[in-house]
Formats: sequence, C-alpha cells, structure tokens
Amino acid sequence: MKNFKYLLIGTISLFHSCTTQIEPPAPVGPLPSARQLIWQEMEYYGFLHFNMNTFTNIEWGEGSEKPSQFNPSELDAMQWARIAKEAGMKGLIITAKHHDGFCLWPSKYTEHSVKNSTWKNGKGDVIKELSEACKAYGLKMGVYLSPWDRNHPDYGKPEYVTVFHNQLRELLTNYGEIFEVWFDGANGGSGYYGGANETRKIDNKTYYQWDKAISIVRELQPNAVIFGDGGPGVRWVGNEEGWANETNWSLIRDEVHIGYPKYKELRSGHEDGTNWVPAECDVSIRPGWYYHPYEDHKVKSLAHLLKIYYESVGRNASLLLNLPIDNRGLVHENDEKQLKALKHQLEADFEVNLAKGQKISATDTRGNSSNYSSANVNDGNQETYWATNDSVIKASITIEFDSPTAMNRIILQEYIPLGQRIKSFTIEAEIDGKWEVIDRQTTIGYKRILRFNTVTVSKIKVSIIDAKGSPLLSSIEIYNAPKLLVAPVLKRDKSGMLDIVKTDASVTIYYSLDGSEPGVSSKKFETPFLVDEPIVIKAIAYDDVTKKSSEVTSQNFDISKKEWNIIAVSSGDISFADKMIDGDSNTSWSTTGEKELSQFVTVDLGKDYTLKGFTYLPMQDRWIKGVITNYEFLVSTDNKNWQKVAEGEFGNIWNNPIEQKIKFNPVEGKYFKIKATKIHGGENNASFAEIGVITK
Ligand code: FUL
Repeated sequence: MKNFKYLLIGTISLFHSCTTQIEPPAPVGPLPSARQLIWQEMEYYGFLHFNMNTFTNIEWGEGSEKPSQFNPSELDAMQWARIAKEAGMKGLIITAKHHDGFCLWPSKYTEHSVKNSTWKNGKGDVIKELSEACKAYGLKMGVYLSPWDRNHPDYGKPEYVTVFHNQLRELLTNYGEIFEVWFDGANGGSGYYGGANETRKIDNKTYYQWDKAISIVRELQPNAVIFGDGGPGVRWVGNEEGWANETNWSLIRDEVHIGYPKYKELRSGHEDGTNWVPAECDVSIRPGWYYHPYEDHKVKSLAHLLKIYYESVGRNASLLLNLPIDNRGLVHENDEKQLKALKHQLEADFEVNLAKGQKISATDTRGNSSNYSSANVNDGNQETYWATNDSVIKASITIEFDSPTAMNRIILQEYIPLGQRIKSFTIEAEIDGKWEVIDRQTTIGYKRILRFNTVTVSKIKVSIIDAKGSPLLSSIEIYNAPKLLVAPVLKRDKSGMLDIVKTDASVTIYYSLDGSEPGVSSKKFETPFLVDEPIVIKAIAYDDVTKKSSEVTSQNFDISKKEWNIIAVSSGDISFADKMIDGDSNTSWSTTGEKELSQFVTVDLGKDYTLKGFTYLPMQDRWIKGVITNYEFLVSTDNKNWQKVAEGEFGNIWNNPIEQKIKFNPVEGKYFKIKATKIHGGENNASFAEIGVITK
C-alpha cells in the first residue's frame, strides 16, 4: 500500500512537471568554467616533489648544482602511479622544474636538465615516464613549472621569459593531456644565475608576461586549469598546511595576483569576489616538500592526514597531497603505508550513506516541480538538485529515518554550475523527540563535510538561513564514522621526563626503547620516565575491546636539556629564554634588539659533548615572526675561543617552518652559539621555539 502511495505521488508530480515547464533558477555569478567543474570533481590528487633537491637533500637548490648529481638508482614512475591510484588519488602533479632550474625533461632551452645527467646516460625523461604511468593507471597528469630559475644566466632579463614560455610549450606539447599547470608564487632573489651569484629582483606581476603564458596553456591544453596565488583557474589556499577556513568562497576579487601580500585572505576567498577561483590545499605528507632521509619517521600520522582531508575536501577545497620521491626514485614505504591507512579510514568513515532511501521533505520547492524536489539531494546524481522559488531564501530540508539512527558526519553539496550561494545554515537533529541545533555554519560550495559527536536521531533538518539567491543543494549524505585509534604523542620536558599522551582515556599505551615495533608484549606505559641519552622511542595505543592498535609513534630524542643554561643573548629578556629549551614547541622566545644587531643566543651544555649537528625550530604560532633564514653555528669548550662549525640558509623555512637539522663534522664543545645572519622579511629579531644539538 505504502509503495503504491509513493508511486501515485510520483506519477502526479511527473504529470505536473510535464505539463508546467518551470524555468531553472537564474545563475548567481561568478560561475565556474567547464574545465573548473571537471577539476572540482577530482577532489584529491597527488603532488610529486622530485628533482635536484632530492639528491642534495635540501629544500631550495641555489642553481649551481651539477646535472650529474641527479642520479636515481631505481626510478619507477609506475610505482608512483600505482600507489597514487591505490590511495584514491585522481591525478599527479610533478615538479618538472623547481627554483634551482633543473629540468626533469630534456629541454632544448637549457643544459641544466636530465639530458646532461648520468641517469640513463642522459637519455632519460622523467616527465615521459610519468605520463606513461598515469595513462596506465588512469590518472590525470599535471606539471609544476617554477617561474623562478636560480640557474639560468638570463633570469631577470627578457630573454629568460622567452625560455620560460618555450619550456612551458615543451611540457604542454609532448606529454599528452595535462589537467593542471602549477605556477609557484616564490619568486626572485639570490641564486647562481650562470655563475653570477647575485640577487635578482623581478616584478612578479609583469616580468613573466602572464597573459602570454596563459594563452600558451589555452592554446595547447584547453582543458587544463592554471594554479597560481590568484589563479586564474585554481588558487593557493594561503598556507602549506592543508586547510581552508570553514568559510570558504570559490571566489576572489580581481586584485589577487601572484605574490599577493594579503595571502591569508585566500583561506576564505572573497564573498564579493569577481572571479570563480576555487582553493587548492597543497601540503606534504612529511614536514618537507622534498625527500630527506631524516624525515622517514616524520610522515604525518593518520589522525593528522584525516584532519587535513576534512579541512580541505571537507571545506570546499581540493587536496593536493605531496609525496616526496626518495633518492632511489620511489615513493618511500612509510609514505605508502600512511596513504593506505588514510584510504582505509576514509572508506570506513563513508561506508554507508544513511540518508539513502529515507523520507525527505522540504519547506519549499521551486514551482512545486519534481525537477527541483528535495528527493534530488538523495538520488546519487550531482546533476539534479533541490531548488526553492526565487523569492525564498530561508528554507529547510528534513530527512526522516525509519528508526533512530546514530550519525556523526554530514556531507552537503551545492549545485555550483549556477554559482556558490549559501552564506549560512544550521543542522538540527530530533533526538528523543526534541529538536537540537547540532551545528551552525557559513558556506557550503562544491562540498562541505561536517564532523560532530555521535548523536542518535530520528530526523535531521538542514536549514538555509542566508544565501545570495535561492539555495540549490545537489546532495546530502549522512554517515556514522567509526572511532579512530590515534597514535600517542611523545613529549619530553627540560628535566628529561618523557610523557606519552593518549587522546582516548580507554586505550592502553605500549612502547619500546630498542627500535623494535611495539605490541602487547612490550612495556606498558604507566607514568612519565627519565630519558637522558640519545634514544628512539616507539609507542602505540591499543584498544583492549576490539584488539586493534593505532599506528606507531616514533621519535628520536638526543641528550636531555636538564643541565643546559642560556648564558648570553644578544638582546631580550634572558630570564624567559628557557622557553627555547623547555621541550615544548608551542612556547617560544624572541630577541628584542635594535636594528642591524646580529642576534644570537649562547648555551652552556653543562659538560663536554661531541657535537655533530644542531636543530632549530622557529616560533610555531599561527602568525609567526622572527624566522631565521640564514645562520652561523659556533662551538666552544671554554666560552672564550669560538669555532664556526656551520653556516648557511634554512631553505623554504618561511613557507614551511619546521625543525631544521644541520649536520657538521664532529667537534668537542661545552658551549654553542646560534647566530642569525638573516631574518625573514628583514626583521631585526629572531624567534626560537626550540633549539637542540645532535650528538649521535
Ligand atoms: C613553495 C615552494 O617554494 C616550495 O619549495 C614547494 O615547491 C611548494 C609547493 O611551493 O612555494
């Protein structure tokens, strides 16, 4: 009987929609282009940082490297593509040329390329191998081409711009279909420049003749989107951490250009934007973009990767997750493992769409037409959508469950071909017969995923509170994601006491001190203990009920800082200087000096050690300052006679302010001094979240 009733209603509305032609809603511009719509559906794809820096073990090469240094022993692009495909990625973008100017393809326009390397006797072409691998695995391919070239002698002159355009042509002509062209915003500065070794400044708005570069892309790859700080196809999200703001418009104003100084606005876009330029979140699976063996244990945890997914794809942006290809020419096994863990968790989180087959109703439907009915949000078809009448902005859609249902995730999608409209909305749930607001949010866009604590509901209501025009929703999905077993966090304070922090009180922690993988037969963590000497600690969280364990946390600790004293600083309040040796990366200390004073700190280690390197972690606050970009490191046995043991640049530290590890030849010392010879942005003062030494 019930089915019949629905059949009857269906027939009536079908009849109704056949007899009255209801016009679709008028678009609310700016609107996405066809290529942007195709790109938007990719959602999750990979970045491959692989180039000269892989072999020099730095983030930014100077451009003076020798082509012979590029020599992967087992390069296998099929392995990259297989791993990306298995991870659920839809494409791969490779650093065809990074700032150091080395080309992964045999470019006719420079000698600084694979053609002069020892790899495959100069006959290799990494871009070709990747294009074949992408084809074999059904992935799309994109290219990163750095406008800045620290190798080219003509960089800064018009001649180089022709080279840049010609190289773009090569990449877009010889390797099949390209889905995205990535232009980096880091531009101009010091470099080798054919031996000139100088600083060259360019105007990044005009120097590269962007109009010409864009027309080359349009001519050769009409379906490719162009990434840049301000697009024109896809915009940078204003950080390299993998998150967009909760409020995220796919729109920006005309004023945004490459090197846009107010880049933090890109995290939200502009509500009054004049162009459709959705955000892409680029983030590395490790701290650095390039492969560094010392980061093998720093691959992001599952909890972290999941957070990135929810704060990028779940906030109306795409996720461009970087895999640093190692110096063998392979995706490292640790990275592959984490990619699989993420895939597995996402499958579990979105396993059963609980909204499917449930009753749906709306407070308003455009022209009462079935073409725009609320059932469209639940038909698995992105082309159909629920729409209200033109004058109706405030409207609700309710899903009624057959029986009380536990849930903790909702996915909402706007029908973006007609513009991004929704400005604010709420989610209400009927729990034990009472309505409760469980979330209040702003934008939706192409996709918004909400996470909340598990609630058991009989109804869910999505209410649009404000929008630029009548709201259009193409999809609502509801899920109940399983509990996540999060790897524990290791923390050591200045006194050397190590704590293993768990995020769920009901789990047990097991750990090892000998480098072995911890399991139920390893030591059980009860209370903090002393860790004084260099050691590797590995720990897991274990669920006694399901017998499942988290991934392993692994961390190297060097000597503890309990005997350390900060005995001199160039400026600033020395009584708080212990913050840089307290083991807590969230606290920091800064100098407060006058102009032109080279800032430094001097540390007494308490006794003699053989020092093999040092570490520097800049301030980790949300808005950082005082980041040292160039350093000198000095060692002394008596605090009188000092020996300079290292000096150089912390490459890319401003974009990626992670712990810097600098190694040098072993030297005896009881004192060390870190000097800032250059601070980002020409600031006077240096910040330090944590400093340390390497003795092992
Ligand atoms: C930045 C570059 O400077 C980094 O090295 C990296 O390539 C990242 C994706 O973009 O601007």
